[in-house]
Amino acid sequence: MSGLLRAVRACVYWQLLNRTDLMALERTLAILKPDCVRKNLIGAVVARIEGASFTIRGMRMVTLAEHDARAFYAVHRERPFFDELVQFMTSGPVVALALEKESAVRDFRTLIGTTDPAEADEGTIRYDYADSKGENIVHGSDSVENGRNEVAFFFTSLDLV
Ligand code: RTP
Ligand code: MG
Repeated sequence: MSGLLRAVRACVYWQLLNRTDLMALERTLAILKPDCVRKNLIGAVVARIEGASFTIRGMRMVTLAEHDARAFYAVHRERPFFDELVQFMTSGPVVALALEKESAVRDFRTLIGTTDPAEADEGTIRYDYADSKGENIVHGSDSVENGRNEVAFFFTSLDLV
């Protein structure tokens, strides 16, 4: 292969390596919790999500049955707040969103703030809208693997665009 061809090939590889649209996109699950829906904050929170450059790949409103909520938060089943959490999450409809972005899991956790709104950074969704550690407006997946599993909990591949 001629030197020129090798140079062109190296240049093409270099450009492919640097294409941001080829960088790994992640998916994460957001749930607008029953307090968010009750307070008519769906639009406000979705606007914050879109404003932070997340792409919405799926969106549905559901009322969780008790066994759904227990399964979704099964990792917390031994925790003292588990029954209260299940009761809250089944207390009214929620909106589940499959969100896509580079570093979606980390960036969405940053956007929502800490579990307890009293400790959340100013400008985060929980700081602005949440009343308490229990009723904190929004859920976000806490790892890439959980993001994948939690999106699959609410959406089949046909539901996602
Ligand atoms: P989430 O899973 O809903 O995004 O919340 P998180 O990661 O920030 O917090 P996590 O530790 O996973 O707790 C799940 C949800 O349980 C309720 N909780 N209540 N009363 C309490 O001490 C307490 N601790 C947690 C909250 O609704 C929390 O979001
Ligand atoms: Mg969590």
